[in-house]
Amino acid sequence: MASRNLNIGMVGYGFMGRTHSNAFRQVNRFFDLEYQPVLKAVCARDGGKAKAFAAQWGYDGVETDWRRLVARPDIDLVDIASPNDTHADIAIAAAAAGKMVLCEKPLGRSAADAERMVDAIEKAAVANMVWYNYRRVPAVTLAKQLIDEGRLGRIFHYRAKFLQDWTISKDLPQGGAALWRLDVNVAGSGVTGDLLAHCIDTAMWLNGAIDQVTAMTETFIKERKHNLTGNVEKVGIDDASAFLARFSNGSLATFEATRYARGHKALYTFEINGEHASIFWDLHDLHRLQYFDHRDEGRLRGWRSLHITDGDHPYMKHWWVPGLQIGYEHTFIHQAADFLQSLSSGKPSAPTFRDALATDYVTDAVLRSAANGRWEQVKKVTQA
Ligand code: SOE
Repeated sequence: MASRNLNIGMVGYGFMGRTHSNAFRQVNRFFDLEYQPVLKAVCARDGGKAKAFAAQWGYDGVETDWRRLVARPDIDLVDIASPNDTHADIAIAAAAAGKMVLCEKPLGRSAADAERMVDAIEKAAVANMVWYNYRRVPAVTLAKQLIDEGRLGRIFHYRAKFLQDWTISKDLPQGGAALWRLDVNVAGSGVTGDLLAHCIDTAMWLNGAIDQVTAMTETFIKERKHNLTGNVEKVGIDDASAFLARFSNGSLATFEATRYARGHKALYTFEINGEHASIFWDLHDLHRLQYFDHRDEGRLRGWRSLHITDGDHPYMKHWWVPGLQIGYEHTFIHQAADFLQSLSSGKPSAPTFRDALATDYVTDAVLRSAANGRWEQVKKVTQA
C-alpha cells in the first residue's frame, strides 16, 4: 500500500497525455510501491479541451499556461507530453522550480535543445526520465537480459526498422493538433526524431554506443497545406530515413524508418546476430521473442518463438496468469513503476535525460550525414 503521494502536473492531452495518464492511474493497482501518483492538474492552451481531458482521466483541475503549472507549490512532478518544440522550455523551467521532470521522446528537437535540458536537470538535481517506452516491453527487456548474460556472444549485426504508412496522401495537411509531427519547426525532424529515435534508444541500450553513421533521408511530398496558416508550405521534415552505423563494440548496423511503407502501421522490428545466438522482435507481435541458439542439439536446432507471458519473464508476474498477454499501454505502466521505484531506491530510472541526449546525438549525426553525404562521427555523452 503506497504511503506517499506524488502530485502530477501533466502538460498535453494528446496520444501521449493519454498513455502517461493511464500509466499513472493503473500503476499502483499492479505494482507495490511507496509512491502513489495523484493526478493534480492537466495543462493545455485550450481550456475546454483541458477540462474534458481532466474529467475523462480524473485530474483535479486544469491550467492553460504551463508557467502557472510549473509555479504551483502543490505540483511535485511535471510530465511533458506536449509537442517537441515545448519540451526544452518547460523542462528547464520545471527543473529550476525544483520539480521532478518526465519528458516524452525525443528529448529535444535537436541535441542543442537536449544539452540545455540535461544541464538544467542536473544543476537542479531533480529526478528525471524520458518516455522511451519500448524498453519496457517484456520481450525487449528479456532480450536485454539474454544479451547481458552473454548468451549471444560477440555481436556482429544489429538491424532495426520502424515502418508506417499514414502520410502517403499528398492531401494530408501539416501542422496543428495531431499533425504537428509533419511541421519541422515543431517536431525538429521527421521520422528520424520520431521513429528512429525509438530504434536508436533500444539499440544503444541493448548493444552499446554508436560511433559513426552514414545516412540518407527523403521528403517525398515537398509541399503541404499548413493547418495554422492555411497556406501551402514547404515540408521540412524527412519522410523516410535510413542509415548504416558502426557500434563501439565493432558490430555493424542498418536502421530504416518511413511513413511511406504501404500496409505497415507501426512495424518496429529489430534483429541481433551474435556469435552463438540471434534474437528477433516485432512490435506487431510484441509478446513474442524469436530466439535461435546455435549451441542447441543439432537435430532440434531452430528458431524458438518464446511466448513472453510467464511469471519469470520481466514484469509479467505483476499481470494475469501465464499464457495471457499484455499490450502497448503496459509498457508505459512499467516505466511509471520503475520511475516510482527509483524514487524509493534513490537510483535513477533509465533512460534519464542524459541517456536520451545520447540518442539525440545520433539523430543529429544522421541528419548531418544525410545533408552532406559523408560518414559522421557521433558525439558521445559523458557520464555526469
Ligand atoms: C508516430 O506515429 C508515433 O505515434 C510516434 O510518435 C510514437 O513515439 C511511436 O511509438 C508510435 O508512432
